[in-house]
Amino acid sequence: MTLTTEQVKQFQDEGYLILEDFVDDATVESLKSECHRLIEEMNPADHNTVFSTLEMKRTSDDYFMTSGDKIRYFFEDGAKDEKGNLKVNKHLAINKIGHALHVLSEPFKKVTFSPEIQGVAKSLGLEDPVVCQSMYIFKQPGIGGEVIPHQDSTFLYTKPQKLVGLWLALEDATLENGCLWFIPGSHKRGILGEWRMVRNPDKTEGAFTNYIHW
Ligand SMILES: O=C(O)CCC(=O)C(=O)O
Repeated sequence: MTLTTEQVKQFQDEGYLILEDFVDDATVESLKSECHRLIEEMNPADHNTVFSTLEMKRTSDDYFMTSGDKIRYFFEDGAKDEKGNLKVNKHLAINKIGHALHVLSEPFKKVTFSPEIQGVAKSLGLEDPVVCQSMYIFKQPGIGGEVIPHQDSTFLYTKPQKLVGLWLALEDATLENGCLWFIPGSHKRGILGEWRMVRNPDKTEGAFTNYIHW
């Protein structure tokens, strides 16, 4: 897969590019069934973290912060009762699985390092790209917290900023079912919010120890 000059220009100007039918049906099915298998084998009692972009504390706990080289499970806000028991089927309670699927799961590894993705990276002029994390995100019906506007580069911060995100829509993403929203061109405006995440294992900076004020 090689991008056209127009596609590269659109990505540079607007900060996004949509590639229809980027992966074939068999690949989509392999990712979905791998995810189903992972959840089948997962015991919810072993994974007690809720993912939330609203409450910083929740994403600053150890389960989240040490998930970079593991496959871990994050539940939707409201999926468990006060005793920690699931209120819905576990397949409908998960917000995301992350963050090393591309290393530890064969179907995810295969698609992540596929010729198609390598071709896109080359076309965009990425030199020596590194895949630092991967996740499977769900948009569950009738449950879950709001994902507030944010920039992923405030969580995966580099100097200079050069994070590129790649989203594979495994189902049609629509206005009704929780599609990704973005502001075209916002990638040229730097960090827009007032906070970014830093690793702070000493916990010296107050309650939300993994965040710093800008
Ligand atoms: O759940 C979402 O829709 C987005 C989450 C996200 O941006 C992230 O985890 O990096």
